[in-house]
Amino acid sequence: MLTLEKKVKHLLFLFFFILLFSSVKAEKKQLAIHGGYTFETREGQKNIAVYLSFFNVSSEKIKIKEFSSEIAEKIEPHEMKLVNDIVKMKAVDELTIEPKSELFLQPGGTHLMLFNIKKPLRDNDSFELTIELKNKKTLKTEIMVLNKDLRNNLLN
Ligand SMILES: [Cu+2]
Repeated sequence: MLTLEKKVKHLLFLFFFILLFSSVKAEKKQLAIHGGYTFETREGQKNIAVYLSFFNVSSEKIKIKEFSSEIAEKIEPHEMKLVNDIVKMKAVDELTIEPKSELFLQPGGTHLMLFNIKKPLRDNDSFELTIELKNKKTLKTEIMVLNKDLRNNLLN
């Protein structure tokens, strides 16, 4: 049996350990990426749009240099622009996430375009997306494939 004094010492040690660990972790993690999704592909569909959210918890701008995935030949960030009353997609050179800000990629707005995907995507599939930042750091996130009926609800 531990005496009360020993228990307190143990708890204090644990407390400082957690404190140290969490501050190291917070320092490292400047960009959080959540909720990546796309929709099931239609017959013969080769290009897909992917949506996800970025949370920049640092006080610096974060620029993304490149996106890649094993399932696609090429990935481009796209934004929607109104040209002569028609909404058109336009490639963006690089995505920037402002300090202490979020960037949401969502239907009808900025998205990632994945070209020449290597296999049809079905409901409940998932795949990995690699995000290379300008500062050379690399992050990975999982993209969920959602039922295509959900898209109809979302866009109509
Ligand atoms: Cu696009």
